[in-house]
Amino acid sequence: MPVILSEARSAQPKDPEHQERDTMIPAPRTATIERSTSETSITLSLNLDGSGKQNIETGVPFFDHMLHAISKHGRFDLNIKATGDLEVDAHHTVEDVGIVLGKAFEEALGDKRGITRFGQAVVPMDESLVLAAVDISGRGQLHWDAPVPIEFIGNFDSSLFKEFLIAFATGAGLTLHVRKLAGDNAHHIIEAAAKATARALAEAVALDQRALHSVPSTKGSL
Ligand SMILES: [Mn+2]
Repeated sequence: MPVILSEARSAQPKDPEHQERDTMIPAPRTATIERSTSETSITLSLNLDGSGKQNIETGVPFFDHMLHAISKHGRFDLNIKATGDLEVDAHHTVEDVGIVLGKAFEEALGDKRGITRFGQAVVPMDESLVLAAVDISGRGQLHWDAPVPIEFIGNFDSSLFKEFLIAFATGAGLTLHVRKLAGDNAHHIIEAAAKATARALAEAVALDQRALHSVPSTKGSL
């Protein structure tokens, strides 16, 4: 039976117009990743072309608050269920969510055909003002110049947000600069950094309608 079906299909006359239309339909830019180690267990799904729908639970409320902000302001649909060794501290959970979120971005972007590649945003939150710039370069690195007062925000150590972004940028293979232009309050600085990163990412992953079929690199790949 499969042989007959495939013969029937190949016997159809080719319709170039229809084929052209098929190649114009973009693949869904989504990824689902599960990762378990002795320290954390994470299930994460991402849709780059979402609307900011989210269901996020990491056991670290302030971190959830920042992940909500990234989903909302990047318009990424994001589901995360993470359980980690919070009895030690939040470090492993935050870092591993960063790794998995980064890997999900990389997977969802596929061969990076049609993306804008670069993105930037400057976002205020009260007295704080933070710049983020993204290059989906294939080279994972964070350049962080955003000193934050060391304090606990709930069970979240304020120095952990940088660790999250290192893991994310490395996992995703993108260059991310985060620079504090003003700010005193740790919650405000980190939240402005999260929102700026989200907005910069949204711009960088957005499809460039003028170049949907090309990879935005003179090398031809990213
Ligand atoms: Mn807040």
